[in-house]
Amino acid sequence: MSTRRAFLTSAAAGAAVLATGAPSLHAIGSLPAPAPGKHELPPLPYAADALEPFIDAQTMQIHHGKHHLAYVNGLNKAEDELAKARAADDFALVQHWSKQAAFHGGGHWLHSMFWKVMGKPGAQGGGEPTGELLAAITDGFGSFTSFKKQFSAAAAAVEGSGWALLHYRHDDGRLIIMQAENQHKLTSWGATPILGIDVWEHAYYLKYQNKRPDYVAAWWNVVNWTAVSGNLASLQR
Ligand code: MN3
Repeated sequence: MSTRRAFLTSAAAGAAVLATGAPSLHAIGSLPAPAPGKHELPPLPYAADALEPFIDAQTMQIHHGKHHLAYVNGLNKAEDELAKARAADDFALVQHWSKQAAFHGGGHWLHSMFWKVMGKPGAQGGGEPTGELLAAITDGFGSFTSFKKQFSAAAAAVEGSGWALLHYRHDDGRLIIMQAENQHKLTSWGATPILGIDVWEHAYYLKYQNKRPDYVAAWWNVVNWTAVSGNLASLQR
């Protein structure tokens, strides 16, 4: 057990973590905190062709400029409409727009993380994790090789559109793999994603067509482990 884990297993530390709560998008996504309805599309942290040959430039341009933008716009609309529905005491509409906010907000949060946990292969992307992150992965999954196998299997097996996500669980400081359907279903309370792969068809279909496992295998070449380590460290504080 790591020092961190031992620390987190004490009741006092657990209470402190609960009091702090999960970080906002801005902790992991490093975005300025917007007012409701004022979310903005964050720029890609690299050129659209930076992840070639594993993820092609056209896929990146459409994925970021069209799909992610649609989630940002959808979240803004949902928040604006929610405010109106609450003011009108229209609970049916509150419920409708709450679901829209969850879907589009999930999309905005996950894509903002997704761009940041990737990088140019051979430079920021690829290789293996080190330090605390490697220790936590080894602790949770036996080895990095075993983790990759299990994460890849989770990504390949997502039913329909969704994500495979590596979460940090605040209560015990462990790393766990979970799937998300769409952007917001099949989650667990008290855990925050630090790494994820988008397996919606829009993320890979232009280059890989129906061969999702090939896309997942290629994606490891662009994972930015330094960024993932930073995400973990931001949650362990
Ligand atoms: Mn996507």
